[in-house]
Amino acid sequence: MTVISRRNMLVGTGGLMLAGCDRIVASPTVKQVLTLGEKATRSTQRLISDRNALAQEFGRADISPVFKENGTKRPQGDAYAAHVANGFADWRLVVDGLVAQPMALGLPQILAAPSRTQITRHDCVEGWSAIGEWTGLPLGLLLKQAQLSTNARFIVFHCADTLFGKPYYESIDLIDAFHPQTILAHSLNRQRLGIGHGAPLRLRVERQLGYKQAKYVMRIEAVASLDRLHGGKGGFWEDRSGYQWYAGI
Ligand SMILES: Nc1nc2c(c(=O)[nH]1)N[C@H]1C(S)=C(S)[C@@H](COP(=O)(O)O)O[C@H]1N2
Ligand SMILES: [Mo]
Repeated sequence: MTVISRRNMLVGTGGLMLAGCDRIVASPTVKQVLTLGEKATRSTQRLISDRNALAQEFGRADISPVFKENGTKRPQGDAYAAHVANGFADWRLVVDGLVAQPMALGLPQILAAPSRTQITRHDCVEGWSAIGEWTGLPLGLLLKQAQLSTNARFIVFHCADTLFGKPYYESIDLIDAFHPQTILAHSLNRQRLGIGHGAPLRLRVERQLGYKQAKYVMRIEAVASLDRLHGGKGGFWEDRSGYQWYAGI
């Protein structure tokens, strides 16, 4: 969770080290220390670049004939039913919290925005996987438009459904938020999302497990800390069952 601040620290240290140290480097002990430091920097950087690596993408022939629907298959309540009844015409995606430019976007705006398509494998902790072709708006683009504040550390996804009486929600850090494969998907296998898969909009954060892929996203909130949200662990399953917040695959 602190990779970003660690990186900032390293960048800072590196910058200082570069400032006129050439003469000191002549001493063998200093050289040794610098080599050690360099090694540490390199392994930390490998950690960071691993976080930025792309999830495997597949070909059309690999797409699963059936993509299981899991967890909520239809959010309960009149509000969602009304959205379904009028084809999500009044539905808005709210983007707020630590942003200079809060937004409320209608579905047509999201469908008209730049999109990315990716064929990836979804892995659920319950032990099933499925390959699907997802299309949607890169989250990074949206956050740039909303002018994310410098004190924002996490992006929270508030969903339309509840499970066991609690609202479903999820959160990711800024490395994942700006990862090129992190999209707000409106389509699966070139068809608009069905209700079972999270209509009208769901998160795809491809480097992580199934429970992070929030369906029925209604509101995206930028926050500095996850402590005061629901159970404080950053996600529905994290709060309920102690699932890992970072569910890297
Ligand atoms: N809002 C919401 N999002 C959710 C869930 C849910 O119950 N509600 N279940 C999660 C789990 S455990 C999985 S495996 C995937 C399932 O997505 P799918 O139904 O499209 O296969 O959604 C995830 N996102
Ligand atoms: Mo899952």
